[in-house]
Amino acid sequence: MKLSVAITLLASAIAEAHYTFPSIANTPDWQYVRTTVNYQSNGPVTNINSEDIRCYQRNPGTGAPGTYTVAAGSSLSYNAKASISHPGPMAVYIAKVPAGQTAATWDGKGKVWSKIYQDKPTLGGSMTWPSQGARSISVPIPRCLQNGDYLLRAEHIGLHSAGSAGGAQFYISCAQITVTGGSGTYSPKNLVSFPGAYSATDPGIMINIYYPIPKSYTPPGPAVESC
Ligand SMILES: [Cu+2]
Repeated sequence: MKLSVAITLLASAIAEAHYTFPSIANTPDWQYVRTTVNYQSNGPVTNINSEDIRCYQRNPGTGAPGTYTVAAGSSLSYNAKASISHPGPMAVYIAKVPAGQTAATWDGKGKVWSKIYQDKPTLGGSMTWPSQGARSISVPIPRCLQNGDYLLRAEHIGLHSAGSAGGAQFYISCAQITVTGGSGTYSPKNLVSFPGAYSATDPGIMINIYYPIPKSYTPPGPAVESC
């Protein structure tokens, strides 16, 4: 095969390999997850300073049709379509809906997001990423949460072309959940906003993962909260 043909095939394979996060648990796409801009194109957010970095919503101000009830202390699957095909870290953030609003109406603005899930690559030799190729990730819902409505924000960062600022690809969506059975002591140490939590030159965002192969990796954003 000629190199030019191989490069063309590779480029198209990468383009088709984009993805979305359209559902949680065993529920229909976009029923409990707000429809994203990329629901058809599957394309990523690349501007960290845009409002899209929060929930990537197709229709800001319009919630998903439903809000899903989940027990604190259980695990909730957050599903990718078709699969998380790019290398990079997976994170999940949660934000408590303020009084007077619901998960269906709230926009998630402000320093309200805490990190409840983060994976990291295996190092030594090439970097390998636990979520790469996965169709679903299992998110532990903290047992100490207060009961009530939340937005749950899934984020995968494709780092395959992240060697320069703006090269990282953010795949994002927000699910609407109601938490029940929580012990109520959740007190996050770090709350961040989107946009605001990240900068394009964060070491976990602007990084060449191929050469030289990094010996360490620092995910962007705060540490995972614990109960
Ligand atoms: Cu892609």
